Amino acid sequence: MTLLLLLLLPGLCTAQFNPNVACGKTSIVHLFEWRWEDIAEECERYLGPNGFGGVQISPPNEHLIVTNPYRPWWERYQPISYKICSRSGDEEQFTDMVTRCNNVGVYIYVDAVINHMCGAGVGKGSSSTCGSTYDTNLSSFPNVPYSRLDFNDDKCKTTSGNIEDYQDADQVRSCRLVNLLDLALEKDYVRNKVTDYLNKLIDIGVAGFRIDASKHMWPGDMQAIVGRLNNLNTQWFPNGSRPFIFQEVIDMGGEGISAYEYSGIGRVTEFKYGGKLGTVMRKWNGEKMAYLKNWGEGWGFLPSDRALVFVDNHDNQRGHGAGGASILTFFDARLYKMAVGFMLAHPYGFPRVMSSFSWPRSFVEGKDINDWIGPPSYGNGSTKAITINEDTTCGNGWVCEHRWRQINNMAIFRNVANGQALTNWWDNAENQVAFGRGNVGFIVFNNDNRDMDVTLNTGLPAGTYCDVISGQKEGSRCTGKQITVSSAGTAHFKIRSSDDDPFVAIHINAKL
Ligand code: AAO
Repeated sequence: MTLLLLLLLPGLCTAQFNPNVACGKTSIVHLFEWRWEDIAEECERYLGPNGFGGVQISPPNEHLIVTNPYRPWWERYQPISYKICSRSGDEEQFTDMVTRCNNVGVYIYVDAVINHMCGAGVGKGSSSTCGSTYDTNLSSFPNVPYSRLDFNDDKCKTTSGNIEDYQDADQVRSCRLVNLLDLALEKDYVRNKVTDYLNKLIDIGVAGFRIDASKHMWPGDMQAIVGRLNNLNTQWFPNGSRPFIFQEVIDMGGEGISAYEYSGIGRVTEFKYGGKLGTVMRKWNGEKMAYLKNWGEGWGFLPSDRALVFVDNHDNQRGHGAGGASILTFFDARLYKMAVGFMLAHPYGFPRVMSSFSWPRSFVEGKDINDWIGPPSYGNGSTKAITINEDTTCGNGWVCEHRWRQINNMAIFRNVANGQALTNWWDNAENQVAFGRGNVGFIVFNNDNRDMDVTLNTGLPAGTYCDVISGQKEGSRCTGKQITVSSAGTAHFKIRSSDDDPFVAIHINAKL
């Protein structure tokens, strides 16, 4: 009987699938390329007070410095050692960030690059964030240390030594991803080095990991590594808490490797989500918002409790990775806000909000030739601080999507709606849709090229609500639109197709 009860209580046995966010929090934000000092400040001054549960940070370990002549963002995906010393800061700054963020209930999720070291063609030198040496001719990384024996080269069967065919699962795991020296993770020695690194981060207080390039590691190796991880630091987390694991596996279908090979180990990044949502919002391929009625598993996505979802990520916002041209980003602000709003309102998956730096996009034959540009930085390559403008937006080239009113307010909407089922779906068979979350929240979209004027059943208690898209509740008034819900639970929604943001969202915490 007890066993049966335990099996029936999902929260108790979700282990590494559980995001570990503090009670009532329901999303994390990727502060791509931010410095640790800035993240610590942002946790205290913004993320904690505004309902965000955590931060995915850029890789904290020592990495290659690439100068040709400016430093690309992607240098951080070329590890040189597991010293905590990166473009974002040193170990002291890292520890300070984790402590300060944890103390305000905003947890840190580390982007863990453990599939490989730096590119095979890099050569010999010490152009790295802490000056550690390397010699790729000998596959030598003395500060780990790793040597030739710790890499997969003898197992790879392609002539180039690189992954050439994504249909062949063996080469995807045994050959080099874009020429990056591929670690032999079946070796106990390598597993120990990797888990020592991750466990050090856990002991400092991080809550989990995005595992970079998981598809390029054998599920058995991943399982072994995850199994060796420590429980989370009990200064902040309940006894026995397991690190949250979300694996970067790109599975758009039709390749030799399926996301389901990894969904038993931890959550998996659901790349179909942003690709499809972008296609729907752009109305490409005959897609319409009405079709979102069965969004989630109904669209062939992973089970909700195994999916990490996002509209865009640091790769596909600039044409790397997968997703293609449909991916919405801050460059397409109007549609982007609607897509992120939809994601945060909808119960499927655990969401990650993207927070970017800007760059001068420049397309040549469909490819952005500036896709490599690194974070806002000074002449010496050091990253610029985040500055905060008077209107609470960010300066110095940082976009801070998470501070956009519409996006932050929807992160709060999701917290309010936590655990509530999707209810009262309505659509006009085209691109006007609406749905509720239990009797606590309701959202309405007009992505048609005509105005919308409807009365809908919201399921909410009668009263006057502030729309949290055009404004919000401040004291006893609304700074934007006001919506009146009748005693029958219905409300009138008028959304012009020319509105700045053609959607409206209300919830019980924004009721006058
Ligand atoms: C840099 C240079 C390289 C150089 C290398 C070594 O750019 O020219 O050879 O250094 O010197 C990042 C950058 C890379 C950079 C690397 C290291 O993106 O440009 O290389 O740092 O500095 C694959 C992986 C996936 C990976 C993604 C970018 O599966 O894991 O490529 N993402 C992560 C990180 C990423 C990072 C790394 C991994 C490496 O998020 O930032 O790279 O640490 C198919 C496959 C995907 C595959 C893509 C792209 O996707 O399915 O698995 O992703 O191809 O190769 C449709 C299909 C879709 C397909 C897609 C593209 O959408 O549906 O399945 O088309 O063809």
